[in-house]
Amino acid sequence: DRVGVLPAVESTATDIAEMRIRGAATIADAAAEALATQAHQTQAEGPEAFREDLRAAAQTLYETRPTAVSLPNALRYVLRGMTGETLAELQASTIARAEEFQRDLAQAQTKLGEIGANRLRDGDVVMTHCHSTDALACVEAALEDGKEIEAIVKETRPRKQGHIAARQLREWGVPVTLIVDNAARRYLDRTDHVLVGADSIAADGSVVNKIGTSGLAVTARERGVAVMVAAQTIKLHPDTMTGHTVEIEMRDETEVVSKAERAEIAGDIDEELRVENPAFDVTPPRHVDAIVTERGQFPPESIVVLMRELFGGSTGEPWEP
Ligand code: RUB
Repeated sequence: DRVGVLPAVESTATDIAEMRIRGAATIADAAAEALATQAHQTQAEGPEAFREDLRAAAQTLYETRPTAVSLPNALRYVLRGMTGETLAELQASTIARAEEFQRDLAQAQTKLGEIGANRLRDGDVVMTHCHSTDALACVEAALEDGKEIEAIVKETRPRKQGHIAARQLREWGVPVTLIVDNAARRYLDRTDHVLVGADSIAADGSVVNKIGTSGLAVTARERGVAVMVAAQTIKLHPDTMTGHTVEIEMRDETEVVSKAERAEIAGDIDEELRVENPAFDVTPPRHVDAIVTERGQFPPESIVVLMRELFGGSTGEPWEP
Protein backbone atom coordinates (compact mmCIF):
# COMPACT_ATOMS: atom_id res chain seq x y z
CA ASP A 1 0.00 0.00 0.00
CA ARG A 2 1.22 3.48 -0.85
CA VAL A 3 1.44 6.16 1.83
CA GLY A 4 -1.36 8.71 1.52
CA VAL A 5 -3.59 6.54 -0.68
CA LEU A 6 -7.02 6.22 0.96
CA PRO A 7 -8.48 2.76 1.76
CA ALA A 8 -11.45 3.61 -0.51
CA VAL A 9 -9.04 3.98 -3.45
CA GLU A 10 -7.22 0.74 -2.55
CA SER A 11 -10.59 -0.96 -2.44
CA THR A 12 -11.57 0.29 -5.93
CA ALA A 13 -8.19 -0.94 -7.19
CA THR A 14 -8.83 -4.38 -5.71
CA ASP A 15 -12.31 -4.47 -7.24
CA ILE A 16 -10.84 -3.70 -10.67
CA ALA A 17 -8.04 -6.27 -10.30
CA GLU A 18 -10.50 -8.95 -9.18
CA MET A 19 -13.04 -7.94 -11.86
CA ARG A 20 -15.89 -6.96 -9.55
CA ILE A 21 -15.56 -3.76 -11.57
CA ARG A 22 -14.87 -4.71 -15.19
CA GLY A 23 -15.21 -3.61 -18.80
CA ALA A 24 -13.12 -0.74 -20.13
CA ALA A 25 -15.65 2.10 -19.80
CA THR A 26 -16.79 1.04 -16.35
CA ILE A 27 -13.19 0.75 -15.15
CA ALA A 28 -12.46 4.30 -16.40
CA ASP A 29 -15.54 5.63 -14.64
CA ALA A 30 -14.61 3.93 -11.36
CA ALA A 31 -11.02 5.21 -11.57
CA ALA A 32 -12.17 8.82 -12.02
CA GLU A 33 -14.59 8.37 -9.14
CA ALA A 34 -11.77 7.02 -6.95
CA LEU A 35 -9.55 10.03 -7.71
CA ALA A 36 -12.44 12.32 -6.78
CA THR A 37 -12.79 10.44 -3.48
CA GLN A 38 -9.05 10.75 -2.88
CA ALA A 39 -9.35 14.52 -3.44
CA HIS A 40 -12.47 14.87 -1.35
CA GLN A 41 -11.31 12.89 1.70
CA THR A 42 -7.64 13.81 1.49
CA GLN A 43 -5.52 13.60 4.62
CA ALA A 44 -2.82 15.79 3.03
CA GLU A 45 -1.77 18.84 5.01
CA GLY A 46 -0.55 20.94 2.12
CA PRO A 47 -0.74 21.35 -1.66
CA GLU A 48 2.43 19.39 -2.43
CA ALA A 49 1.35 16.43 -0.29
CA PHE A 50 -2.06 16.57 -1.96
CA ARG A 51 -0.52 16.35 -5.44
CA GLU A 52 1.75 13.50 -4.37
CA ASP A 53 -1.15 11.55 -2.87
CA LEU A 54 -3.22 12.00 -6.03
CA ARG A 55 -0.35 10.72 -8.17
CA ALA A 56 0.13 7.76 -5.82
CA ALA A 57 -3.61 7.01 -6.02
CA ALA A 58 -3.40 7.11 -9.83
CA GLN A 59 -0.46 4.68 -9.79
CA THR A 60 -2.33 2.30 -7.50
CA LEU A 61 -5.32 2.30 -9.85
CA TYR A 62 -3.09 2.01 -12.93
CA GLU A 63 -1.34 -1.13 -11.70
CA THR A 64 -4.55 -3.19 -11.55
CA ARG A 65 -5.01 -4.34 -15.16
CA PRO A 66 -2.80 -3.51 -18.15
CA THR A 67 -4.90 -3.78 -21.31
CA ALA A 68 -7.81 -1.33 -21.23
CA VAL A 69 -6.27 2.04 -22.13
CA SER A 70 -9.39 3.81 -20.91
CA LEU A 71 -7.85 3.44 -17.43
CA PRO A 72 -4.63 5.46 -17.98
CA ASN A 73 -6.55 7.82 -20.29
CA ALA A 74 -8.99 8.53 -17.45
CA LEU A 75 -6.25 8.98 -14.85
CA ARG A 76 -4.30 11.32 -17.12
CA TYR A 77 -7.40 13.38 -17.87
CA VAL A 78 -8.28 13.87 -14.21
CA LEU A 79 -4.70 14.60 -13.07
CA ARG A 80 -4.28 17.21 -15.82
CA GLY A 81 -7.21 19.06 -14.31
CA MET A 82 -5.60 19.18 -10.85
CA THR A 83 -4.88 22.92 -10.74
CA GLY A 84 -4.72 25.66 -8.11
CA GLU A 85 -2.42 26.93 -5.40
CA THR A 86 -4.21 26.13 -2.16
CA LEU A 87 -5.35 22.77 -0.88
CA ALA A 88 -8.98 23.83 -1.24
CA GLU A 89 -8.45 24.92 -4.86
CA LEU A 90 -6.69 21.68 -5.70
CA GLN A 91 -9.47 19.64 -4.14
CA ALA A 92 -12.19 21.55 -5.98
CA SER A 93 -10.48 21.42 -9.39
CA THR A 94 -9.73 17.68 -9.14
CA ILE A 95 -13.27 16.81 -8.08
CA ALA A 96 -14.78 18.99 -10.83
CA ARG A 97 -12.48 17.44 -13.43
CA ALA A 98 -13.39 13.89 -12.37
CA GLU A 99 -17.09 14.74 -12.53
CA GLU A 100 -16.64 16.27 -15.96
CA PHE A 101 -14.89 13.09 -17.10
CA GLN A 102 -17.69 10.87 -15.84
CA ARG A 103 -20.33 13.06 -17.47
CA ASP A 104 -18.49 13.12 -20.81
CA LEU A 105 -18.01 9.36 -20.69
CA ALA A 106 -21.73 8.75 -20.27
CA GLN A 107 -22.61 11.27 -22.99
CA ALA A 108 -20.06 9.81 -25.39
CA GLN A 109 -21.58 6.37 -24.96
CA THR A 110 -25.07 7.67 -25.69
CA LYS A 111 -23.83 9.51 -28.80
CA LEU A 112 -21.88 6.45 -29.97
CA GLY A 113 -25.02 4.36 -29.52
CA GLU A 114 -27.01 6.68 -31.79
CA ILE A 115 -24.32 6.54 -34.47
CA GLY A 116 -23.92 2.76 -34.20
CA ALA A 117 -27.67 2.22 -34.36
CA ASN A 118 -27.61 3.53 -37.94
CA ARG A 119 -25.77 0.39 -38.98
CA LEU A 120 -28.50 -1.85 -37.57
CA ARG A 121 -31.64 -2.44 -39.60
CA ASP A 122 -35.06 -3.54 -38.39
CA GLY A 123 -35.00 -7.32 -37.89
CA ASP A 124 -31.21 -7.65 -37.73
CA VAL A 125 -29.48 -10.33 -35.70
CA VAL A 126 -26.31 -9.35 -33.82
CA MET A 127 -23.77 -11.71 -32.34
CA THR A 128 -22.02 -10.43 -29.21
CA HIS A 129 -18.84 -11.52 -27.47
CA CYS A 130 -18.09 -10.64 -23.82
CA HIS A 131 -20.08 -7.75 -22.30
CA SER A 132 -19.47 -4.31 -23.72
CA THR A 133 -21.51 -1.31 -22.62
CA ASP A 134 -20.47 0.55 -25.80
CA ALA A 135 -21.67 -2.31 -28.02
CA LEU A 136 -24.94 -2.65 -26.13
CA ALA A 137 -25.52 1.13 -26.37
CA CYS A 138 -25.86 0.63 -30.15
CA VAL A 139 -28.53 -2.02 -29.62
CA GLU A 140 -30.33 0.16 -27.08
CA ALA A 141 -30.43 3.12 -29.49
CA ALA A 142 -31.69 0.89 -32.32
CA LEU A 143 -34.50 -0.34 -30.06
CA GLU A 144 -35.34 3.26 -29.19
CA ASP A 145 -35.59 3.93 -32.94
CA GLY A 146 -38.29 1.23 -33.00
CA LYS A 147 -36.16 -1.45 -34.67
CA GLU A 148 -36.45 -5.08 -33.69
CA ILE A 149 -33.10 -6.63 -32.93
CA GLU A 150 -32.29 -10.21 -32.02
CA ALA A 151 -29.11 -11.30 -30.27
CA ILE A 152 -26.94 -14.38 -30.32
CA VAL A 153 -24.81 -14.09 -27.22
CA LYS A 154 -21.54 -15.94 -26.84
CA GLU A 155 -20.98 -17.23 -23.34
CA THR A 156 -17.33 -16.01 -23.32
CA ARG A 157 -15.18 -18.42 -21.37
CA PRO A 158 -13.63 -18.38 -18.87
CA ARG A 159 -15.47 -15.58 -17.02
CA LYS A 160 -18.81 -15.86 -18.85
CA GLN A 161 -19.40 -12.14 -19.32
CA GLY A 162 -21.94 -13.24 -21.95
CA HIS A 163 -24.33 -13.85 -19.07
CA ILE A 164 -24.19 -10.15 -18.17
CA ALA A 165 -24.84 -9.20 -21.81
CA ALA A 166 -27.74 -11.68 -22.04
CA ARG A 167 -29.33 -10.32 -18.90
CA GLN A 168 -29.12 -6.71 -20.08
CA LEU A 169 -30.49 -7.52 -23.54
CA ARG A 170 -33.40 -9.46 -22.08
CA GLU A 171 -34.22 -6.55 -19.78
CA TRP A 172 -34.62 -4.48 -22.95
CA GLY A 173 -36.89 -7.14 -24.44
CA VAL A 174 -34.37 -8.43 -26.99
CA PRO A 175 -34.80 -12.13 -27.87
CA VAL A 176 -31.52 -13.78 -26.81
CA THR A 177 -29.98 -17.08 -27.83
CA LEU A 178 -27.09 -17.95 -25.51
CA ILE A 179 -24.45 -20.20 -27.08
CA VAL A 180 -21.09 -21.66 -26.07
CA ASP A 181 -18.14 -19.98 -27.77
CA ASN A 182 -17.47 -23.03 -29.90
CA ALA A 183 -20.90 -22.73 -31.55
CA ALA A 184 -20.23 -19.28 -33.03
CA ARG A 185 -19.50 -20.35 -36.61
CA ARG A 186 -22.67 -22.39 -36.87
CA TYR A 187 -24.76 -19.39 -35.76
CA LEU A 188 -23.02 -16.91 -38.06
CA ASP A 189 -25.28 -18.32 -40.79
CA ARG A 190 -28.12 -16.31 -39.35
CA THR A 191 -26.14 -13.34 -38.04
CA ASP A 192 -26.12 -9.90 -39.70
CA HIS A 193 -23.45 -8.22 -37.56
CA VAL A 194 -20.80 -9.29 -35.13
CA LEU A 195 -20.97 -6.48 -32.58
CA VAL A 196 -18.18 -6.13 -30.03
CA GLY A 197 -16.50 -3.49 -27.89
CA ALA A 198 -12.82 -2.76 -27.35
CA ASP A 199 -10.36 -2.37 -24.51
CA SER A 200 -7.82 -0.59 -26.69
CA ILE A 201 -7.56 0.45 -30.31
CA ALA A 202 -4.12 0.84 -31.86
CA ALA A 203 -3.05 3.48 -34.36
CA ASP A 204 -3.11 0.94 -37.23
CA GLY A 205 -6.75 0.12 -36.46
CA SER A 206 -6.07 -3.15 -34.63
CA VAL A 207 -8.74 -3.88 -32.06
CA VAL A 208 -7.78 -5.28 -28.66
CA ASN A 209 -10.77 -6.94 -27.02
CA LYS A 210 -11.76 -10.02 -25.03
CA ILE A 211 -9.90 -13.19 -26.02
CA GLY A 212 -11.78 -14.87 -28.86
CA THR A 213 -12.72 -11.66 -30.66
CA SER A 214 -10.06 -12.16 -33.35
CA GLY A 215 -11.14 -15.72 -34.14
CA LEU A 216 -14.75 -14.60 -34.31
CA ALA A 217 -13.84 -11.75 -36.67
CA VAL A 218 -11.89 -14.05 -39.01
CA THR A 219 -14.79 -16.51 -39.13
CA ALA A 220 -17.29 -13.70 -39.67
CA ARG A 221 -15.23 -12.39 -42.58
CA GLU A 222 -15.18 -15.87 -44.11
CA ARG A 223 -18.97 -16.02 -43.85
CA GLY A 224 -19.48 -12.48 -45.16
CA VAL A 225 -20.83 -11.18 -41.85
CA ALA A 226 -20.01 -7.56 -41.01
CA VAL A 227 -17.83 -6.90 -37.97
CA MET A 228 -18.65 -3.73 -36.05
CA VAL A 229 -16.58 -2.46 -33.13
CA ALA A 230 -18.19 0.05 -30.77
CA ALA A 231 -15.56 2.03 -28.90
CA GLN A 232 -15.56 5.50 -27.42
CA THR A 233 -12.45 7.57 -28.17
CA ILE A 234 -11.28 6.89 -24.59
CA LYS A 235 -10.35 3.42 -25.95
CA LEU A 236 -7.84 4.87 -28.44
CA HIS A 237 -4.34 4.00 -27.27
CA PRO A 238 -2.05 7.05 -27.57
CA ASP A 239 1.24 5.12 -27.12
CA THR A 240 0.55 3.06 -30.25
CA MET A 241 1.04 6.21 -32.33
CA THR A 242 4.74 5.95 -31.51
CA GLY A 243 4.95 2.24 -32.23
CA HIS A 244 4.29 0.74 -28.79
CA THR A 245 2.23 -2.42 -28.60
CA VAL A 246 -0.63 -3.04 -26.21
CA GLU A 247 0.10 -5.36 -23.29
CA ILE A 248 -2.19 -8.38 -23.17
CA GLU A 249 -3.17 -9.28 -19.63
CA MET A 250 -2.45 -12.86 -18.52
CA ARG A 251 -4.85 -13.88 -15.76
CA ASP A 252 -4.74 -16.61 -13.16
CA GLU A 253 -4.92 -20.21 -14.39
CA THR A 254 -7.59 -21.02 -11.78
CA GLU A 255 -10.05 -19.15 -14.04
CA VAL A 256 -9.47 -21.95 -16.58
CA VAL A 257 -9.12 -25.04 -14.38
CA SER A 258 -9.90 -25.47 -10.69
CA LYS A 259 -7.33 -27.01 -8.36
CA ALA A 260 -9.34 -30.25 -8.35
CA GLU A 261 -9.59 -30.38 -12.17
CA ARG A 262 -5.88 -29.70 -12.37
CA ALA A 263 -5.11 -32.62 -10.06
CA GLU A 264 -7.37 -34.81 -12.21
CA ILE A 265 -5.51 -33.87 -15.40
CA ALA A 266 -2.11 -34.28 -13.76
CA GLY A 267 -2.86 -37.85 -12.67
CA ASP A 268 0.39 -39.68 -11.98
CA ILE A 269 2.52 -37.47 -14.22
CA ASP A 270 4.87 -35.36 -12.16
CA GLU A 271 5.79 -32.71 -14.70
CA GLU A 272 4.14 -29.36 -14.37
CA LEU A 273 1.01 -28.85 -16.51
CA ARG A 274 1.13 -25.51 -18.25
CA VAL A 275 -2.14 -23.54 -18.28
CA GLU A 276 -2.31 -20.12 -19.89
CA ASN A 277 -5.09 -17.59 -19.65
CA PRO A 278 -4.69 -14.53 -21.88
CA ALA A 279 -7.63 -12.19 -21.27
CA PHE A 280 -7.51 -10.33 -24.60
CA ASP A 281 -6.42 -10.69 -28.20
CA VAL A 282 -5.71 -8.49 -31.20
CA THR A 283 -7.98 -8.35 -34.24
CA PRO A 284 -6.16 -6.95 -37.28
CA PRO A 285 -7.89 -4.05 -39.06
CA ARG A 286 -8.59 -6.10 -42.21
CA HIS A 287 -11.12 -8.17 -40.26
CA VAL A 288 -13.06 -5.17 -39.00
CA ASP A 289 -15.62 -3.27 -41.10
CA ALA A 290 -16.10 -0.22 -38.92
CA ILE A 291 -15.10 1.33 -35.62
CA VAL A 292 -17.99 3.33 -34.22
CA THR A 293 -17.04 6.17 -31.86
CA GLU A 294 -18.90 9.18 -30.47
CA ARG A 295 -17.04 11.21 -33.14
CA GLY A 296 -18.41 9.19 -36.04
CA GLN A 297 -17.71 5.82 -37.64
CA PHE A 298 -14.42 4.98 -39.29
CA PRO A 299 -12.84 2.24 -41.34
CA PRO A 300 -10.18 0.93 -38.91
CA GLU A 301 -7.28 2.03 -41.13
CA SER A 302 -8.25 5.69 -40.79
CA ILE A 303 -8.66 5.78 -37.00
CA VAL A 304 -5.13 7.21 -36.74
CA VAL A 305 -6.41 10.50 -38.18
CA LEU A 306 -8.78 10.86 -35.24
CA MET A 307 -6.02 9.85 -32.83
CA ARG A 308 -3.69 12.58 -34.12
CA GLU A 309 -6.47 15.10 -33.71
CA LEU A 310 -7.29 14.01 -30.16
CA PHE A 311 -3.86 13.33 -28.67
CA GLY A 312 -1.39 15.37 -30.72
CA GLY A 313 2.02 14.13 -29.60
CA SER A 314 1.59 14.23 -25.82
CA THR A 315 1.47 11.02 -23.83
CA GLY A 316 3.66 9.71 -21.00
CA GLU A 317 2.66 8.05 -17.73
CA PRO A 318 -0.67 9.31 -16.35
CA TRP A 319 0.89 10.79 -13.21
CA GLU A 320 3.59 12.70 -15.09
CA PRO A 321 2.42 16.24 -15.77
C1 RUB B 1 -14.21 -6.64 -21.11
C2 RUB B 1 -14.17 -6.52 -22.60
C3 RUB B 1 -15.14 -5.56 -23.23
C4 RUB B 1 -14.47 -4.19 -23.38
C5 RUB B 1 -15.44 -3.12 -23.78
O1 RUB B 1 -13.21 -7.50 -20.59
O2 RUB B 1 -13.37 -7.12 -23.29
O3 RUB B 1 -15.51 -5.99 -24.50
O4 RUB B 1 -13.87 -3.81 -22.15
O5 RUB B 1 -16.41 -2.92 -22.77
P1 RUB B 1 -13.18 -7.82 -19.00
P2 RUB B 1 -17.12 -1.49 -22.58
O6 RUB B 1 -14.49 -8.43 -18.65
O7 RUB B 1 -12.02 -8.74 -18.85
O8 RUB B 1 -12.96 -6.49 -18.29
O9 RUB B 1 -17.76 -1.19 -23.91
O10 RUB B 1 -18.13 -1.67 -21.50
O11 RUB B 1 -16.06 -0.50 -22.26
